This record gives sequence, structure tokens and C-alpha cells, in this order.
Amino acid sequence: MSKIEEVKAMLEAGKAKLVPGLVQEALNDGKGVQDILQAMIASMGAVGDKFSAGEVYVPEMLMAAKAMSKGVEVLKPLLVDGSASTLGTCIIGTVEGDLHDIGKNLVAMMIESAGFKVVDLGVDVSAAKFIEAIKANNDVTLVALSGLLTTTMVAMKDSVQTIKASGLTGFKVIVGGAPISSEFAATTGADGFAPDAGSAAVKAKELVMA
Ligand code: B1M
Repeated sequence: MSKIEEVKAMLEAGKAKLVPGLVQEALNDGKGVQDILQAMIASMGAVGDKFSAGEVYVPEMLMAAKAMSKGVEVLKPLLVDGSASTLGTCIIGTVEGDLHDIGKNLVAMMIESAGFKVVDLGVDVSAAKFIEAIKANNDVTLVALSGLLTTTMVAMKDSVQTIKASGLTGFKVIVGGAPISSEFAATTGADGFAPDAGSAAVKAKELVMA
């Protein structure tokens, strides 16, 4: 079994203590950061499929999520290039009612790497909290909303519309997450959409520099 396959197997088994070491070993073996990350993302998809099939339950999903987060910690210094923040502040959060944060954390990392200062509000973030944070921070140029549940797509749309109607200006809004399509994103009134963390950073830059 290759190191990447071991990472995947242990992640899917929710072994949070073993995954970081295996990720480091995969790096030591010369495996690429993106290859390891994409393998871990695929494993989370596999865990989701098992959940849908009734083969695993919420606790197993939670353990896999913890293992993924620990693995990403090892990759973080290699994903974030430490360039100075020059594109302003990005306020990011997972929308109200939604507790998924792995994708949001990856997006935050990539956006930071693209040159933003990132203020991460965490999960289950209401429109009021986004607005409070926009007011509390200087030079907010981007607001990023993540959502993973079809049931919280409504909260995403409401949040974008409330933020846009708040009268606050000077920033663009970007949305994304597994159930979000560009078509749905357009109905929210957001300025931009991205399907994954890498393209979120590219889109963020594009929106702010336009
Ligand atoms: Co949940 N869950 N979960 N879960 N969970 C999903 C999302 C699900 C697809 C599983 C399934 O049924 N197959 C399903 C949603 C179905 C639907 O709505 N259609 C689901 C469900 C049903 C639930 C509960 C309702 C289960 C229950 O209680 N019965 C419950 C809801 C809780 C809540 O939020 N209120 C629940 C709970 C949980 C845990 C808490 C146990 C845990 C999350 C822990 C955590 O995040 N810390 C969990 C997990 C781990 C998953 C799966 C298995 C993995 C999610 C993940 O981290 N993926 C997931 C199955 C799956 O994804 N296939 C599932 C890896 C991550 C890197 O991908 O987040 O998609 P993702 O991010 C991507 C892109 O979407 C994009 O970039 C990232 C990659 O580069 N992206 C953006 C994300 N945000 C973006 C923002 C952007 C741009 C791009 O711009 C701002």
C-alpha cells in the first residue's frame, strides 16, 4: 500500500492520531502536497458515500473530519505561502445552521495565501454576525460564505441578501460549497462563486482587483 493509500485508509477509519504522521511520511516520500490533499478530500467523499449508504453514522463522519483536520495541519505551512496581506480583509464563515468547516478552512487558507488577511467566524454564522464583523474590521474587501447542506442553501441566500441590503459597501461577496452551483450562486446575489478552494482564491483576487 502506498503512503497516500495509507493516509486515505486511516482517514476513512477516523484515526486522527495516525493521519498527521502518515501525511508527513507521504511528504518525506516525495508525494506532492496537492496530491495528498486531493486524496484526503476524496476520502471525505467516500465517508459521505458510506454515510448515505447507512454503512457509517455521524460519529464516524466526525472522527474522519477530525483526522482530516489534523492531516491538513501538516500541509498548512506548505499550502499557505506567507505572502504579505495586501488585498484587504476577508470575512469568512459557514452559514447559519451548518456545522461543516473543513472546506471552509481550506478556502480560508488559500484566500490567505492569495494575499488577504482572513477573519474566520467559524460555523453556524448568521447574517447579523457577518454584518457585525464587516463593521468591526478595517478594510473588508471580501465576504466569503460556505455551505455544505442543501437545507442551508436558503440561509446562504438570505445571508447574502441581508449583507447586500445592509448599506455597507466596499467589499465583494463570494459563495461556495458542495451543493452550490454557479446557477444557484447567481440567484443569491453574490458577486462570485467558486467550486473549490483553489479556484476560490483565484476568484477572490479577481473580484477584489476588478
Ligand atoms: Co455532514 N453531510 N452532516 N457532517 N458531511 C455531508 C455534507 C453529506 C453530503 C453526507 C451525505 O449524506 N453523503 C450530507 C449533506 C446532504 C445534503 O444536504 N444534500 C451531510 C449530512 C446530511 C449531515 C447531517 C445532517 C447528518 C445528521 O446529523 N443526520 C449533519 C448536519 C450538521 C449541521 O451542519 N447542522 C452532518 C454533520 C456532519 C459532521 C459534523 C459529523 C461532519 C462535519 C465536521 C466538520 O466539518 N468539522 C460531517 C462530514 C465530515 C461530512 C462529509 C462526510 C465530509 C465533508 C467534508 O469535510 N468534505 C460530507 C460528505 C461529502 O462531502 N461528500 C457530509 C471535504 C471538504 C474538503 O469538502 O466541504 O465540500 P467540502 O469543500 C470543498 C468545496 O465544497 C469547496 O471547496 C472545498 C474543496 O476545495 N468549498 C467552497 C467549500 N466551501 C466553499 C466556499 C467557497 C468556495 C468553495 O467560497 C466562499
